[in-house]
Amino acid sequence: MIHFEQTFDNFLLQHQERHNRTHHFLILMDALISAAKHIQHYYLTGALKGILGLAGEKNVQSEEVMRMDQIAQEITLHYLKASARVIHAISEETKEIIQINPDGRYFVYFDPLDGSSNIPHGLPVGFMFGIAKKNLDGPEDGHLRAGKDYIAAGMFVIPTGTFTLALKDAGTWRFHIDETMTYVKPTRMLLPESSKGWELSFNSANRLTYAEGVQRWITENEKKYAFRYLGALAGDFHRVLANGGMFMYPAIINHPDPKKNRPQGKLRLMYEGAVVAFMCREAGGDAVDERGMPILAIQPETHHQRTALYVGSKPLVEEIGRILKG
Ligand code: FDP
Repeated sequence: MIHFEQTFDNFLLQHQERHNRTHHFLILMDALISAAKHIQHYYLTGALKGILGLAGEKNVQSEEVMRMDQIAQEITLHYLKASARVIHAISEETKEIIQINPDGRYFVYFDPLDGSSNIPHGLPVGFMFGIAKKNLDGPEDGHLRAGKDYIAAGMFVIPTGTFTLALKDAGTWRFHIDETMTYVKPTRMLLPESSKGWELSFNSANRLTYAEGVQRWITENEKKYAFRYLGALAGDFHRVLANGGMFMYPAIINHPDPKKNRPQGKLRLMYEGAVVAFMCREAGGDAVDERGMPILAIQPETHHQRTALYVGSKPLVEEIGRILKG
């Protein structure tokens, strides 16, 4: 007997039907899945083609843009445009808001290839996205949405073939790519309550630059947990979601070279912080910023706004949140 797993399409179709929803979201998700598969293909063969090197350009955060970033951006925009469902998109790779279709229904905030230090090595990177919907009950002003107003958020960990999607009030689900390049086998993700396998993930080289309370918390707690750090948010968060624990990218406020301080944090709110915070909440976890405030409540003022991030198992996030609040 051949064993067949449930496909992502089938899972989502049933979800939409159960909640009496339209097919528009399916079309948008089909676009994102097509983009992810296309990016994955380029990434897998990228080292051979020599496209994982530096392109010599800088992105809006003044970081070197790699050729693969540009390819991923082009692929994603192609599919988002073709879907005709997106009003505007915000991408890590583009300075301005990308106007797509005024008659669309959704706003998409994405980073097509996050974790750029892994690119030259062909190691895991993330394609991360958050989705919000236009106001259907009145005039739409296109304002930037806070994470609590996303309807879905997800990430593909490329090239591992895993895809995690959180649907508002309907849980966080993980899928795996099969031999026909189809995402299959929905598995509900819930952060484990037992702290036995919990992990901490942060760039330990920065620890002396963190706020003193955060440094103290690390010193007092780090021996209780395993430490893991890949340097790509999607990969690191992928582990935390399965094993429990906490990923942190705290504000840098005590750097010996004050020019290197990052009091606003490093990660981007709309397509990194809020995306993982949304997935984490749907899996029973939590996320706060440097003030100990919920990431999902932050109303973005600018579309490339940065944030400090503490995300993971509720007890740990609550504990660090109390310290951050002072
Ligand atoms: P990167 O700068 O390599 O693109 O968004 C940025 C990000 O990667 C995250 O994916 C990752 O978690 C973090 O920055 C890594 O930063 P450090 O190199 O400072 O640890």
